[in-house]
Amino acid sequence: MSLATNDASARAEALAEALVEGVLSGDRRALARTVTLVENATESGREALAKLYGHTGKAHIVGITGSGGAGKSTITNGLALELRKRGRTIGIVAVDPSSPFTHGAILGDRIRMQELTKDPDIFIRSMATRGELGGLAAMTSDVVAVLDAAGKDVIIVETVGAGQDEVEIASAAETTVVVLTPASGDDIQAMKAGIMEVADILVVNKADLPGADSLIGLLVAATTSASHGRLETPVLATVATKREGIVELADAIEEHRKRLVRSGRQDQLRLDRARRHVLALLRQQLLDAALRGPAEDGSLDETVRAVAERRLDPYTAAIRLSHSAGS
Ligand SMILES: Nc1nc2c(ncn2[C@@H]2O[C@H](COP(=O)(O)OP(=O)(O)OP(=O)(O)O)[C@@H](O)[C@H]2O)c(=O)[nH]1
Ligand SMILES: [Mg+2]
Repeated sequence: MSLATNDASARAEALAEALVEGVLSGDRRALARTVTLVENATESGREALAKLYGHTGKAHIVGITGSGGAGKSTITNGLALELRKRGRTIGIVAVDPSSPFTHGAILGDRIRMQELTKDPDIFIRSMATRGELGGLAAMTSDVVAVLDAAGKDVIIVETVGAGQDEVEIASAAETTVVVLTPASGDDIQAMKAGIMEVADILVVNKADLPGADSLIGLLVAATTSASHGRLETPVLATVATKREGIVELADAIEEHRKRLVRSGRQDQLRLDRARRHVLALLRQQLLDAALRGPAEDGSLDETVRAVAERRLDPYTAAIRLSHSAGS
């Protein structure tokens, strides 16, 4: 390692140490800066995260997911205010995988959650995707870990949509709230995307609009038949814009965690999550290591072409590439 590299990692280490101290002592600026460094996948961010990890595991991580415009941010806003009344400190991470380039959603979040930003015990960060999709779930977990270490009691993760990536993000939460709305075809979408399976609490928001009752009926029927061997899934109605149903939602969220602890499932879920996290990182590292050589010397393109032209079968191709990684 060259002197310059040594210098750079010494600086990264020193910065990480100072930030970790700040985060653990409740310094908001240190927290904001650490979150940014983690989001940008910097060396200091990784160092800080490694040092902070031992301090995580206390926060209640709540995922709020559902289609665009369902009212997730309005619910998050109301929920944060309600939980603050109960004395909880809050972290909010709003993730928007669908808009890598626009900041429209983030701006919207800012406006919707404006009244929260004055409270020093609420920390809000909005983020859009930068890298490829797989990275977003990992990045979200990392940011959540920093907020957890900072001592936030409840961390709300808002994700838009109902695709695989969002399901992955949602499943990193301890309590997952799925938000649906009447008369938008949401119900069928949700069942198709498998989002129902990750829902711990179902919320029918915009209950002031027609069709709410029939959607609630449908969901109650669906969850009753699907809840064999699981904790039953509550179905709640909210009108987030009027703060209706938010107290009940806060109750249901806190009750869900209590039930997890009581039933002993919390430990199992933690193990599952840790396993998924480690395996996801391992997969990424192995793939990066395997592809580094072949991507640079052109043998990856050549192998792919050979498969496309049927000169080579894909199994042999993958085995050859993985062997060349070790050499
Ligand atoms: N009628 C009605 N409108 C609502 C309700 N809740 C939210 N809205 C409106 O729905 C729109 C979207 O609300 P958001 O809270 O931004 O929804 P979101 O799910 O966070 O949206 P994205 O983050 O863009 O996916 C806003 O115009 C809200 O005012 C409700 O209970 N009833
Ligand atoms: Mg939103």
